[in-house]
Amino acid sequence: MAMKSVIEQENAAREADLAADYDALGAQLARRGVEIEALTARAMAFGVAVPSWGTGTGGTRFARFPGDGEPRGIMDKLEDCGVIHQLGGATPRVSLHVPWDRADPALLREKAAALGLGFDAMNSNTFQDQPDQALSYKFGSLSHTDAGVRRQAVEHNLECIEIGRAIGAKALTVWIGDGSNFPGQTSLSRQFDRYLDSMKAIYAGLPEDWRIFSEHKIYEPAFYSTVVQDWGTSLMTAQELGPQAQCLVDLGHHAPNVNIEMIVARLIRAGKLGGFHFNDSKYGDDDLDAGTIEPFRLFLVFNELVELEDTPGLDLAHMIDQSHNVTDPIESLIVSAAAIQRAFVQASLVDRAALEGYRQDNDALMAAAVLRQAFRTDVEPILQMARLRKGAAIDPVATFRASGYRARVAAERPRIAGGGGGIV
Ligand SMILES: [Mn+2]
Repeated sequence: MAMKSVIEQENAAREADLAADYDALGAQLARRGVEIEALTARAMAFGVAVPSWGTGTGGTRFARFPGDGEPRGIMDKLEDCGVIHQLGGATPRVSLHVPWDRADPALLREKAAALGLGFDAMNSNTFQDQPDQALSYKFGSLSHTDAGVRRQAVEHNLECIEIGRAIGAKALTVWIGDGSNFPGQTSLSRQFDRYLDSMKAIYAGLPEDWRIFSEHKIYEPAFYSTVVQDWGTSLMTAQELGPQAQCLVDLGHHAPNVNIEMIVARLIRAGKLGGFHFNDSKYGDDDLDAGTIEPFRLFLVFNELVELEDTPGLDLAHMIDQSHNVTDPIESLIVSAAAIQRAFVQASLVDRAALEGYRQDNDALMAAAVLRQAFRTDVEPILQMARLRKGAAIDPVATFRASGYRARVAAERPRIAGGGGGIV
């Protein structure tokens, strides 16, 4: 049965319950002076991009356990992304990774259009060596001591821009693994200078209507120092490059307990927040599903975004960046997109006027209570209604399982032999 028919059939069994839940929540919100339809409209307009690499099973540095029906290449990945959006209704764009997703741009465009998908930021890769690569990134890429390696890494990024241009993308995200493992191994200052020079060469090749995002990460694969280790270095980079350069915040790329919502507020103040890589973590860059470990933190990030959403020029690229080791990647991506959408809707129902009043009066207890009231509100009926109205599934995971999609593609996509370690 076609996915559309499965969705209709599954939704039909749930529509009456949803109507009752939606009416009850609508009445409760109305008593608080909140119009539920306005929230549902915001939920329907919200979108977060899916990472092409997230549709396959990831792994850890120890092992990778492939699942059934894993995508064999970018066309299969796009197929899966189409299913994710069809069921969840919140992921209209895909973020590609080069060289993993290298393909004829015309075919990419055609396939995406057929699935109702567009393309978000391009991601370059100079953190691993490719089989046909002349020079190695073992000791760095854009900040390497060797000018030839740096040039090769710059050219790779320029190629990503070219591919992106051909498929309608408008941004390039640069994350490098460059750094050092031992004190003394590199010059902390000169290595950063070399990185900036390389980034300037990439920036010079940026089309006028494009942006370049600098993504920081505290450590890993480098364990002593990392060139772009935090938002301070990322902001310096974006400021030195120019107006088309902004910072990308990956939620998992900070030290434990860092106040990420403050970073968000500061970067917006500087006009330099470009986008996000959403995921969740307990200890390090765990790449777990968004909202599964620290849902309140995700809410607080969106609280800043909603409070500052009218900031002139603010145009955020929302993307998911996760690695799925023990779940079906399609299910994880659907649930994660909904968690991100949920945080956005919860932040949207914060009583801003009351909050500001309590802030002015220095009533810390009540100010905190305003946020908690929004966070505690179960907005699930709003998300479900948004999906129903978009032709997506009221219960996307149950519908996905009922569709038999995974078993069907498992029969079409033979397992790739081997499957080495590491996140792929
Ligand atoms: Mn990331």
